[in-house]
Amino acid sequence: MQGRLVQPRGPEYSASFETTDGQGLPMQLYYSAASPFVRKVLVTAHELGLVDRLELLSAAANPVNPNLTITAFNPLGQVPTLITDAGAVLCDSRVICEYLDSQAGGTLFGQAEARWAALVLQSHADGLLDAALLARYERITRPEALQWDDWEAGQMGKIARTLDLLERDIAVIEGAGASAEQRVDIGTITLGCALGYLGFRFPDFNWRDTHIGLRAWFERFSQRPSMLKTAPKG
Ligand SMILES: N[C@@H](CCC(=O)N[C@@H](CS)C(=O)NCC(=O)O)C(=O)O
Repeated sequence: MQGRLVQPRGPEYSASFETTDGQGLPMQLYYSAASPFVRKVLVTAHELGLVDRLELLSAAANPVNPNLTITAFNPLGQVPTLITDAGAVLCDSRVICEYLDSQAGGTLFGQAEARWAALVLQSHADGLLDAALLARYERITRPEALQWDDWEAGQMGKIARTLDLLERDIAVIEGAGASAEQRVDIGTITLGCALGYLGFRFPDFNWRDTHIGLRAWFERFSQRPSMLKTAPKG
């Protein structure tokens, strides 16, 4: 993962969506190396050639003990949170990725039909990730005596049904076809990060043998430099 660790900009910094177009301060990203939503932003930045304009500020987000450094900017206390070069605060990977795309001339959100295909795939993969994080928090954050197996099973069911749907859609996800260049947009980037997260945090959840189209797609997509440089850690 690239990026320098620097002094965080204060929340009093004047907010504006005007940009200095890379001539002024860098953008600052509150990040965690294990977060799939942060990875989505970093893969997007790599694909757009913007990663050198990002400074990474390490911040451990926790739903029970909010990180006050993050809540100074983002009331949800979540990563990713981006402070633009002009001091505007952007929360949520969807908004941050679209902002980065706009900074780079807009190639990852598509036009017309392709835009809807990208957004729909993004929402499925984000939904899968939301369920995966809820299942994980149930195990690592909630006291053992209060943990509820049905809750975890409910979240894992959402993941399994989403994977089934995506397996049926594999031809659309592949885009032009397995022999051509793979489809790279906000949908496929989010899917790559979601499948990467399953392998990282749920190694015993075997989706690969039952979703062979997705497995083949992921094995190829994972070889992109943007994916190799952002492999999760932690
Ligand atoms: N919808 C948000 C979700 C971000 C999110 O859930 N981030 C996790 C880390 S992967 C987090 O900050 N969790 C702490 C919390 O929810 O309080 C996005 O797309 O950025």
